[in-house]
Amino acid sequence: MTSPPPLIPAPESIELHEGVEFVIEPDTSIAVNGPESRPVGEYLAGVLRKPTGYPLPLAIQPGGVDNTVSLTLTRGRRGRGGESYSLGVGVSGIDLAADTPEGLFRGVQTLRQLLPAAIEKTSDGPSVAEPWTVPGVRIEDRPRWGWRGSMLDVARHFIPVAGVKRHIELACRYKLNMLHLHLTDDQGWRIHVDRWPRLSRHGGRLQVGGTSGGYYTKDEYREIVSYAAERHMTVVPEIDMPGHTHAALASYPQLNCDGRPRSLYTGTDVRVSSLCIGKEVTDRFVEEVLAEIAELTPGPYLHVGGDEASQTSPEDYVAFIKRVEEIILAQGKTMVAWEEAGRAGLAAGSLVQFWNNGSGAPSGFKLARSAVERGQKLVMSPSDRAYLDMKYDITTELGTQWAGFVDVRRAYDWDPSQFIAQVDESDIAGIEAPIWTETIADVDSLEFMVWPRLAGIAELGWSPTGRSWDEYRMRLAAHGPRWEAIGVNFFRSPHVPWRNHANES
Ligand code: TNX
Repeated sequence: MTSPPPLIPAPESIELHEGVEFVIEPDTSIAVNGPESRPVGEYLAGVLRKPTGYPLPLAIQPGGVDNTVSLTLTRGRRGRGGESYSLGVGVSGIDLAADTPEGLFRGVQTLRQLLPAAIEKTSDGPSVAEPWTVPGVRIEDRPRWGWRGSMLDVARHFIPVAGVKRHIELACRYKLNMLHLHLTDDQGWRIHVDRWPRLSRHGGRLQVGGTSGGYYTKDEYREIVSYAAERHMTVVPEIDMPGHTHAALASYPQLNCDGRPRSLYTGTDVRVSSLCIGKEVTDRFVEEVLAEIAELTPGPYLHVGGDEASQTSPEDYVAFIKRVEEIILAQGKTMVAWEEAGRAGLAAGSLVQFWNNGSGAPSGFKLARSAVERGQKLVMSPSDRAYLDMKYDITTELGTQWAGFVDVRRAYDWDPSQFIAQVDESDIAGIEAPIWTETIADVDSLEFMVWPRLAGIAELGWSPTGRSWDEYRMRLAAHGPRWEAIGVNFFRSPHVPWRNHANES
């Protein structure tokens, strides 16, 4: 018996049709059933044309034609939710159907993983000679949760646009749909704001260690947003307040309570700063900054941080977070904040991001439970499971270990809905893996910490429960050759029986 294809995330259901396969040939074509599904068809053609060297013409025509990969948008008729899809592979063609373009896009990523790893070869040069075989399957699939996120800290070390795009393209292969950008922190302000131009021009100059930093212009930020949107990923911008604001305080002396200038900070301590709560200019600052960020951001969410604000008094903190929530709601957005913000008693629809279950901090659990009681849903990012800046083990040079080591198994082998007492499935909006970049200065280092752990987090957010680490690690092993084909510097964990091109099945 052949084993099921090593898909990550595992689909809700898969039927294998032994002895059946479809082979993409020089004269295969791609069909979409209307203009709305066309962009997904084009994306698929973009994935397939280079490595195969085939023309793969794209046409608007009904599905079911021989030797065709058909993408059919069913506009809600299937009624299984926006991201659901079904994928059938038979000898004469491939049929992918979904209610929305988003569902089609998720299905395209499944199809991509059903092809040989060489499909990932994007380097220029001759196309690859492979039989482009897709096994006969019938897949029905949909996600467990609607929020499956990756967070990049572009503040401690700046990540230029190209690096962010590369990350998006890798993450969307695992059906992640949220890109949380931690845009501001003590060490840098990374997004331009017209009414407060020194934030980026001065506050973005440096980064951890004192090397030169950077920031996104508004056009660059829009470019990230639309690149993500083409991959059905929503950008969630974070402006961290009232702590983690030293870069802003250093850019505008009037934001400090004493009105005095500060120099830029390039160390790695946390809890070093606070906006001056109650000062008129602070309120104007927050309102104007959030208005510009909201205006730039088509997605529904604005993340306002709220973590580790120990330089702010508890009363000031509560008043400040309430005020920020008011501003966000007035802009028609949904507020997301780190768990500490739960202290302020947020509005029912706001989201709380759970993180702090590391080193002797039980309060995170309490805050999460009380948030849920008030009607907020949780984004689950427990630091000892989902923080990708934690070292894998004692040999990992990059990263930190304040929440312990997080090896590939530890990042995978847990259930978000079993994690906090009295918090279950429906209290959870989803899962997210942050990577903080105090020790991570370039894309190679970033990828070493992110992959393969992010694939496991993606599976926890998408797939139904009930699989084991032993089964997962065998599937994961098959993704090594894919990352190799793209040149991803992933961590070759000794606990995973990695395959290479020679023994790829
Ligand atoms: C805690 S998690 C932080 C970050 C640090 C990170 C390092 C959170 C909301 N705040 O400021 O970068 O630990 O792991």
